[in-house]
Amino acid sequence: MSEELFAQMRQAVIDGDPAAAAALAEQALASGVPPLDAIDNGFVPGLTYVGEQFGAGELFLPDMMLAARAMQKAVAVLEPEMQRQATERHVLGRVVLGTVKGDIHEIGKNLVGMMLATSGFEVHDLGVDVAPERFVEAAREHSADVVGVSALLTTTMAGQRTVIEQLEAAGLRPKCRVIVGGAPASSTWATEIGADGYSEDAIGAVALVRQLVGA
Ligand code: B1M
Repeated sequence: MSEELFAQMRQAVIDGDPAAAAALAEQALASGVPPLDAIDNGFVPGLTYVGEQFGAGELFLPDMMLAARAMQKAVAVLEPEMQRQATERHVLGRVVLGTVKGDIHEIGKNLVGMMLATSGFEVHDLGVDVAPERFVEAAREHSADVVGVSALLTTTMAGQRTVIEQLEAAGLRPKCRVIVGGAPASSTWATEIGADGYSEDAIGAVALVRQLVGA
């Protein structure tokens, strides 16, 4: 049953059909499929496929935009249930999160933010195309324990290093840990730029942030 539903979810994203994606998300909730399973096993594979086809020149930017829109519609349906299922209520730590300057990919970053928030962290999401100075300002303003920097493009990932350099220059580095993520990042990259950690997905990001703040 779930496998069939997951296949339909994948197809709805490939078709760039927000109405179908939202209806399938509703169906998943009604059948008791955990929201994160629906995202990871249903909708994300659709987006991965579209990304591969785009990379191979078989699909084009509008296809990617439509697929992203369908995915976002599904996540919007699933998000309230993810929040409802959150068990911990006290604040485990403060996280400032954003996608680097020049990069507008937000779906993965939003999932990381959502998972952290539902796990008990206070999340300040700065959005996409965030200048390094803005990360620094927000880290100071919110006394961040952790700054999370997402990048999806090989051409923008250097921005993760810039954020770390600017946090250092502002004297905030001793107080706040930095984690990086997004498709082109890796633990080797994290080490190279002096980040405190890397996670390949949203669940891993929660475990990493917990570990870094000792929660
Ligand atoms: Co773009 N895009 N895109 N895109 N896009 C990729 C990333 C690409 C790999 C596609 C491809 O060519 N195969 C490619 C990058 C190639 C490269 O750099 N090596 C690419 C390109 C080239 C581009 C443009 C340059 C295309 C163009 O204009 N010619 C352009 C750039 C725009 C810009 O940012 N300046 C562009 C635009 C777009 C859209 C706007 C159409 C859309 C984004 C819409 C949106 O976000 N609102 C889009 C999409 C949807 C994709 C793909 C298909 C899917 C990305 C996604 O949302 N994945 C992507 C191909 C792919 O990844 N397969 C592609 C689902 C999401 C759940 O996964 O984001 O990886 P992900 O997040 C994961 C983990 O990475 C991790 O956890 C998340 C959840 O598990 N994670 C973190 C992410 N951030 C983290 C932070 C953390 C920890 C973990 O801590 C801080």
